[in-house]
Amino acid sequence: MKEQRRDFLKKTALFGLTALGSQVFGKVDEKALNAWGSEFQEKEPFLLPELPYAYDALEPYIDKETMVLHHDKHHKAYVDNFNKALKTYSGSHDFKELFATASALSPALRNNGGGHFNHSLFWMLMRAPKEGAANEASGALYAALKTMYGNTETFRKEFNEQALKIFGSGWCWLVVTADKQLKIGVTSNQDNPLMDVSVVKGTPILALDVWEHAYYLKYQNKRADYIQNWWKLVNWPMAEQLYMDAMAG
Ligand code: MN3
Repeated sequence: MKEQRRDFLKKTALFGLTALGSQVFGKVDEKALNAWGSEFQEKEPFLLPELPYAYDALEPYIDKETMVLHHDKHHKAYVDNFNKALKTYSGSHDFKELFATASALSPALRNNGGGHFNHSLFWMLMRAPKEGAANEASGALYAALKTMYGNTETFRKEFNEQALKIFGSGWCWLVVTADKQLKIGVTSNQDNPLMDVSVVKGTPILALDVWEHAYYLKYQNKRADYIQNWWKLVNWPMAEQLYMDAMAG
């Protein structure tokens, strides 16, 4: 069963954001459910995805203890509460359709659905740091960032400024807007740019969790240091793939 889970994640990583829809990521289709074994039968449709790396893979920038708590406790609670809330919801369970009507959803659905989606994306968009190597955007995304911001340092500076000024809990995003432009924006709580309530709208291709639970154990109140180190973990090939998908979609 461990092996099957790993295969599932591998597929998920390949499918990018489309994988976060109803078919592949989290919500399990009939076939995958059977393959997964009896423990999930007849239970909640959404599952906590395993991390695509070890809990300590992001050290020294994000510590193992934070990852264990963040994934096993925080993310799991979103998944559990999302499933609970869905039991009495008759509308679409597809993320995109669900979030498009966020303003009409119960707080339980909006917060926990967002929490599940946002964290799934957050994990996928990080990878183990390569010591001594600059972690820089690649390919078409690099070119687009250069065109838009002049250079990637300017882009990072703008992203950092927005992430730093979020008051309380929230997320900072890079999205591809409906008119295929790159845009940085922030959301509160577990909202995201697919939601109709979000000021910044579009397909997310970078996601940064700035809730204190994401960094407090290691960084305490020093959010700026956490953000600075997060750049060393960004999974740029994944971001580029999400970018290409969004541009093609
Ligand atoms: Mn979080």
